[in-house]
Amino acid sequence: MDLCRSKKDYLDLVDTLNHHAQKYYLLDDPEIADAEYDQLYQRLLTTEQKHPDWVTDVSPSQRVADEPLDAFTQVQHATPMLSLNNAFDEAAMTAFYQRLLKRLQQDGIAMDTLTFSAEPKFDGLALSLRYEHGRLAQGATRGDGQTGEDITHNVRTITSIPLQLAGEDLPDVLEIRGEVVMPKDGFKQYNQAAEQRGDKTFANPRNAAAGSLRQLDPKITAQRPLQFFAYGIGLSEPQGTFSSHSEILNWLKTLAIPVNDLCTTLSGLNACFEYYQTLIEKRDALNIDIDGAVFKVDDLTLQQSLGFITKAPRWAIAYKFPAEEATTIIENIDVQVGRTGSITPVARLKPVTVGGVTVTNATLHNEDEIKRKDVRIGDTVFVRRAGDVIPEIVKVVVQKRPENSQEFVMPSQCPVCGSELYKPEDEAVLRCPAGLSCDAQKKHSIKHFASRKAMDIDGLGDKLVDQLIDAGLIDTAADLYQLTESQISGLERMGQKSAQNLLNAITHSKKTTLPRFIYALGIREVGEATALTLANELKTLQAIQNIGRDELQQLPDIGPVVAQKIRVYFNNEANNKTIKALLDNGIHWPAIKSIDQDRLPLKDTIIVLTGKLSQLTRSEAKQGLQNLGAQVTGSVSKNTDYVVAGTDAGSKLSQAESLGVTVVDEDWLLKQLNSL
Ligand code: 9MJ
Repeated sequence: MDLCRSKKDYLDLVDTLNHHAQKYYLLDDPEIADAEYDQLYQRLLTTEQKHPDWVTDVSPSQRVADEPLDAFTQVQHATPMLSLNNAFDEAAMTAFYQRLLKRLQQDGIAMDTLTFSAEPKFDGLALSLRYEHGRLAQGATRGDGQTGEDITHNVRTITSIPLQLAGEDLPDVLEIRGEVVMPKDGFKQYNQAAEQRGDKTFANPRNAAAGSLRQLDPKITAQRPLQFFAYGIGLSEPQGTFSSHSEILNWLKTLAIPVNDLCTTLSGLNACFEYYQTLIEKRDALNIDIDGAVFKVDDLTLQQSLGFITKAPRWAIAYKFPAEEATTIIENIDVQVGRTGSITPVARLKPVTVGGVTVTNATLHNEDEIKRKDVRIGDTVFVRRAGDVIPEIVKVVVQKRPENSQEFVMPSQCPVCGSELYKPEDEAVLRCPAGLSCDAQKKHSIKHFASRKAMDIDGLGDKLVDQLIDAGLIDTAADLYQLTESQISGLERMGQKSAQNLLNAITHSKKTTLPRFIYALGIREVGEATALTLANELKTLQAIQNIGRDELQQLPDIGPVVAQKIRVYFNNEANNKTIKALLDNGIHWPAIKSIDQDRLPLKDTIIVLTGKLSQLTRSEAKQGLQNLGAQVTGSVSKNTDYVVAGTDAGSKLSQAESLGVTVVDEDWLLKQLNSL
């Protein structure tokens, strides 16, 4: 390998590598392939070995120090690291806005609309970065706001934090304030790996971020997936000529400092409420935890006029999302039978409001989980409800355990059909072996069959399926197609008109597609994506029914477990009988045509999907596009050919627009998918 011949060559190589790292980590828009980067990096390492006196601390090889620290040292912040005042409801947010207008008026500034920098409130650990002449000189925690802990050695390992700022005319000293977070996917992976090693897991991404930064050995921090988002500056010498907070954030972006895409500016109180609502809706889909919206008066002159109260600025507020955790009491524990016979213990709770919704049940997952958390009837517990997921018990408040608390014993028989339960060797859950002869599983399977992504029978909700089965009107999904108006209108809360509507929806569902039909069957481990693969690869139901286990494993993304479940399903006589009855009742779909792989219409096209689609699900769209030869990726770069934007598309749409990538809508997508 050729070495750098001069120190100048070496320093240029450091700049080149830093530039590519920034393109990769910050902008998600690499200019060179990973292998090329690795080659340059090797050249750097070899040069550094040969010329240790050339090594600069902004070299990417210098992110992780060799020696752990003995202890953290204290650092004085150049200006205090402030905290934020909170608003927990609309009234408090409105009061904040009115207070601002009134104060400004008292200062002789009459305004009727205020402009804010609107930012997500990151739920991580506050960090101050000090750059001297463009070089990262120090990273420090908030501490008490005046003095924090020096965690420079750990901060240097965070790849999205530049060791050297980009651009010219850099200030002599710049202190940047922001938050370090652990992305949700990295947090999950970390916890899974930690559990396998038998190491301590973290309760949430916030604790994981904090715990990772509070390490004396930077080698540990370097292995943790951390990210930084800046939300302001503490000091710039010389002072910049900025007139607004948003200008500062935009400037930071030009220095290669990460600023979150959801940061924006807006005017007026209503726009604040809209922003807050949009963040709540996006919250679950985001890969980082946020716990509110932050609104900061954008104009720096107005900020100055408003000033501070003790430790928080008067010109900013954190409008927090409704709490996702609350405490309540477990009144009882019983078990539920799932679609595939899984027996899940469920805690019946004293009703409590969590995240704005009344919660009365929480899943306890399985017996091991109850033991691990030592959950007993009568216990006071923390309940967590995040987004649409089923509420969970986080932990027991052991100090509040009453004397008469009761341990829960799992039943040995199915609570619905009475069958003896069993525990498969490689699973943590108990199962009912009765399959579709267990009423609970029967109900689930028909609810699944009728669901939107399956046969999409409008109006056939859970309660109605329960009634139809309890009344003995149906036994399998095929029986739905034999129902009569008088049978349905005789049910609770069903008149003649709603009965007719339901019959129409049932008839309408007869015309379907093969992937939907396969998905609707409810074969274990066969979700939408696998159903699509089976349909597209094998073309006919008959071929899917007859294919052997080994051939199944040759198909994309089908492993031994899925292959086995598919075989078990089609080896079952009752299942085949139901399928035949469904077809005899007129369920049909258009034939799937064979196509020449080399002449696929979207061959070598790179597509990104964003926003909500109305006619099909994300995975249907993805699989459909892949079948046309397209590559569907997660992030927009200048190599992207099309961005398909559904409704409420967010940052990917704006990225596409700024990169000049062609943006198309759902109609375009449907046209492509129907083109074969
Ligand atoms: C967080 N935690 O996301 C501030 N913050 O501004 C944002 N915190 C802040 N801004 C001044 N977005 C003090 C703290």
